[in-house]
Amino acid sequence: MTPSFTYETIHEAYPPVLCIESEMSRCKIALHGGHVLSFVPAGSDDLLWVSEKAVYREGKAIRGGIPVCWPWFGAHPDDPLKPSHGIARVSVWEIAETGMEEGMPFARLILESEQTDREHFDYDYTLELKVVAGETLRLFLTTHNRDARPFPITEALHSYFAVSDIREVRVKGMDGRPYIDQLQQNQTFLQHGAITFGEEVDRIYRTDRPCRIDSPAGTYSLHSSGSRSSVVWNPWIDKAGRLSDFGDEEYREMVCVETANVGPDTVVVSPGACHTLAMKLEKH
Ligand code: TA6
Repeated sequence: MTPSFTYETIHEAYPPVLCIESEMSRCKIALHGGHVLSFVPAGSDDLLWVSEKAVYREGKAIRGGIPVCWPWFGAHPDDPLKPSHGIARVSVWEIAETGMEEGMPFARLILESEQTDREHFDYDYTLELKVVAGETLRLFLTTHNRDARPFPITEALHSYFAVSDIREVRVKGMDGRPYIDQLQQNQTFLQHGAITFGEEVDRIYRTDRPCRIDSPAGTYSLHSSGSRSSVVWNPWIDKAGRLSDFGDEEYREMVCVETANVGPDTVVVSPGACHTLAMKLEKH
């Protein structure tokens, strides 16, 4: 089949969703947030999870898929009133290009500083997200510093992966790596063996290694480049219950493993320079 690029409307006051379909996979990307919502390889279920209680409204991040956390991760370092996880995931992006590359369909989305609220991040920049939807899903988040000043960023491709039961998930590849436990006063520990889940987990792993997410739903591999951190999160029962856009039982069916540069892995982008954070997702 010839790959197709079509648009779906969630509701009239909301930016459209780009749908990329080929014999290899189907992928949906919301222009709100430059937000990959779905990636379904041929013959598979969706590898990504989106809450049934997700809210599609201006200024609100979509709960699930792959939110783009940029130019800061988590709470703003100086101003708690600024949006959690930055401005990119709550801004409306533009489609710069769609096409084929090495036989795979891709879309390139951009967010220009001129289109965002300068009070949150007062620099000239272009943020670009390239999504390549073949048998694998590849994302390239490139920061172009168009300012005369260097600027620091923290960032994450905050992927929510669909799993059949979080209690049977094992995340492998972090063995021996240090992690900052955001639930234990940001103390640092060493990972022993696979990561398993029996309570809320919220950890920043210092790693650039590939990892695997094993569950009865199958095995996903996640490779990265330009990344020195990986955030692993499951809200478990209490936190899921406190999130209005998260079903009380939905913690069972998702795990976040986020390709990132966060915490001590801040990136400083020089004037005129670019930095790319990239991930590749594959189901085995
Ligand atoms: O990625 C882990 C984390 O920082 C958690 O602490 C939790 O807050 C999660 O992100 C979701 O954040 P959000 O602002 O989307 O509710």
